[in-house]
Amino acid sequence: MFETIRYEVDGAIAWITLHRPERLNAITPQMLAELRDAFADVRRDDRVRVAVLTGEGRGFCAGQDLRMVDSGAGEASTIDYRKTVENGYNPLIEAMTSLEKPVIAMVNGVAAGAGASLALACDLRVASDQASFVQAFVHIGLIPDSGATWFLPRLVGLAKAMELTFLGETVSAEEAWRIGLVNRVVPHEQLREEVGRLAERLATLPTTAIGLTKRALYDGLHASLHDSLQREAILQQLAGQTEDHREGVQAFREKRRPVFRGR
Ligand code: T3D
Repeated sequence: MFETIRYEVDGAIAWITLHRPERLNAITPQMLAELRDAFADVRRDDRVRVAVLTGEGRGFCAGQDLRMVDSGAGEASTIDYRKTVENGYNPLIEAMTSLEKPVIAMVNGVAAGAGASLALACDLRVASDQASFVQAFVHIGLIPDSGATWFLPRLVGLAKAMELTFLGETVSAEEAWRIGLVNRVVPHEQLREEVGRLAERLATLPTTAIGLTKRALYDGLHASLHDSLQREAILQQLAGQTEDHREGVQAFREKRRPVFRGR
C-alpha cells in the first residue's frame, strides 16, 4: 500500500497522484520509493496503456522536502547528495523515460525544483492555467537535478534554460506554453477532463508502436543520423510484428477505424 501517493487504475489508464498536499506534495525518500514502485506496476500491468502523474491539492510538486534536509548550523551540509540523487531520483527518472508507454504530467499547480523535473520527465505536459514552474534549485544553492539539465535545453533551448536555472524565476503556465515547456494549457476546472480525454485517446492507439517511438526519440537525441536510421529499422521490425500493425493495415483496406489492442 502506498502512503505518499495514490495509485488508481481506471480502464487502461493509471493515475498516479502525489499525495502530501499540505507540503505542496514535496518529495520524501518514501515518496521516491513509492513512485518507483508505481511506475514498475505500470510497466508490468498489460492492461495499463497510459500513465498520468499529478498532484493532490493546489500544488503539483514543490521538489525535495526541505523540512527533511538538515543543512547543519553554519557549516557545509553533511548530506550525501550524490547518494540521494543517484539512488533516489535518478532511477525514478530513468523508469519514467524508459517506460514504453506514454506518460502525461497533469500539472495542476506549482512545479518547483525536482517537482518540475518530474513534469519534464513525462512525455507530455498538460498544465492548468493556474500552474507555474520554478527552477527553485538556485534559491537554495543547488544545481538543477533529476534530469532538468538534460530536458530543459532540449525543450526550450540553451539560452532560455540558462535564464530559467540561473534566475529561478516563476514561469506562468501561459509562458511555459509559449517557450515549449508544456504541450497544452487548459482552464483549471477542465484540467482533469481534458487530460482524461487525451489519456483515453492515447490508450486507443497502438501502444507498442508508441512505446517504440518513445524509445527511438529518446535514443535519437544523442545519436547520429546513421545510428538513428539503423535503430528505426530494428524497431520497425518489432512494430511490424504486432497485432496492432496488422489491424491498422486491415482497417485501412476495409475503410473502417482500426481497433488497436496494444499488442
Ligand atoms: O536532497 C537531495 O537529494 C537534493 C535534491 C534536491 C532537489 C530539489 O527539489 S531542490 C528544490 C527544493 N524545492 C524548493 O526549493 C521549493 C521550495 N518552495 C517554494 O519555493 C514555494 O513553496 C513554492 C514556490 C513551491 C510555492 O510557494 P507558495 O507561496 O505557493 O506556497 P508556500 O506558502 O511557500 O508553501 C505552502 C506550504 O508548503 C508551506 O507550509 P506551511 O508554512 O503552510 O506549513 C511550505 O513550507 C510548504 N512547502 C513548500 N515547498 C516545500 C514545503 N515544505 C517542504 N519542502 C518544500 N520543498
